[in-house]
Amino acid sequence: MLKLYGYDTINTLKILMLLFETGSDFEFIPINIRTGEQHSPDFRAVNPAGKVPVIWDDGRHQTESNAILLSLAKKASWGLVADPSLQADITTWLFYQASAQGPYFGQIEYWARLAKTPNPAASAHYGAIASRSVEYLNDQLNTKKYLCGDVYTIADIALFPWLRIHKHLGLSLENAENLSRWHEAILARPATEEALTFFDGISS
Ligand SMILES: N[C@@H](CCC(=O)N[C@@H](CS)C(=O)NCC(=O)O)C(=O)O
Repeated sequence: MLKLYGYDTINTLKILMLLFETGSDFEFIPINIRTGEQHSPDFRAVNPAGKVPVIWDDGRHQTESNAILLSLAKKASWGLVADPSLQADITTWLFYQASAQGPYFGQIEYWARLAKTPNPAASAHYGAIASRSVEYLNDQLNTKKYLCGDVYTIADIALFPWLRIHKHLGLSLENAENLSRWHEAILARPATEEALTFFDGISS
């Protein structure tokens, strides 16, 4: 059976959203990144980078949440699109998420919530970048229900978790009507609800 090594984090949430959308069976193996379990020799044997999520599937470990989304989506024939140009859009969004949204939103969280010494310049810098990302996504959704058209895909799953916690990051979706609508539509999905409540019963 597929194993998912993870923790209650943005990147693990992506994988749970897909697994619940596809009704897949899996075994969850908690790796407590707050206590440094990701650096234990046992886990380093699973992922030498010391990061979650990781899956064990088809006899191999796979790392990188967006690569995992792509593999699992292909396997389940879910969350992708047939049209090659739309498929290229999905790939573009996965790269955008991993190279822009993830790192920049992560910096906001660090400076706003985790850093011991506040750094207003860093907070303002990353806050401005994230606000531009919100505007960009809002524009992209002007004529589309989801990022790649009418169909909910792994592109939406990849971008959703950081946007879900926009308030926690001090970001507003008030002037981003399309993005708000997209956010609410994803939040209303039963699989999203299952993924979001998954950790309720798990002690770490
Ligand atoms: N690019 C990686 C990022 C993975 C990542 O940063 N995971 C975080 C939790 S969301 C982690 O394991 N942090 C622990 C650490 O860096 O020590 C992915 O998308 O899977």
